[in-house]
Amino acid sequence: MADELILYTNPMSRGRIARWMLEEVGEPYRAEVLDYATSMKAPAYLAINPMGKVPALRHGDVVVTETAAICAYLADAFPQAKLAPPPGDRRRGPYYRWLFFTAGPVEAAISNKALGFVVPQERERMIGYGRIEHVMNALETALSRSDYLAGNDFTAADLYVGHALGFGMMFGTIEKRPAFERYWQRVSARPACKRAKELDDALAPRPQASG
Ligand SMILES: N[C@@H](CCC(=O)N[C@@H](CS)C(=O)NCC(=O)O)C(=O)O
Repeated sequence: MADELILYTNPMSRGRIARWMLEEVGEPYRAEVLDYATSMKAPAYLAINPMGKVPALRHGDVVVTETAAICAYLADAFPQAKLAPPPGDRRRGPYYRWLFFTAGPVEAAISNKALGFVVPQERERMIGYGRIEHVMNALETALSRSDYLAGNDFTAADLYVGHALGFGMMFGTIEKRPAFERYWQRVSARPACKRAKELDDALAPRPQASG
């Protein structure tokens, strides 16, 4: 019997990215929805992710945390889904490059922006992303060259980068640039992205009616 896939998630979290990836992979999985204040900090879940954060993925006896790592792991564990260039393929270079660039510099730059933290110019050298404009320019240059980041086909890197751009633009932490908008439209039109969104939206708390 195949090892069970379990996604530990919350519909209002980066778990949405991991769910999209699972929908792309197309293998059966079970989602365990955790509550921020209670089950996410309970000993049973801390034994899976001591950070008390979601998402986490269990695949048989393997646990993976960190959204980008979950995407990369699933792409390799299920190569038939063709969501990564095969190991040894040169396209693996840009594939890793943009996955790590987004999990590191992009994530740090937009988190700091959301918190209103501006890196003093004389300290940019010691900050991995330097300046947010440089991060965005690098992404824009890459996305202006081709439809996808690692060759001619969609990969897990596009899923992860696309989601960061789409949500960043929605929440105002990433400026809307035409190349970003075109790219997000392209990747979010994928049926797996729509399915994942529907599943998570159905689990998300509904706004309370007032009056
Ligand atoms: N670096 C982690 C970040 C995970 C993370 O911060 N998740 C948030 C939700 S998007 C969380 O679980 N927060 C709960 C908490 O910190 O209490 C990743 O990329 O997966």
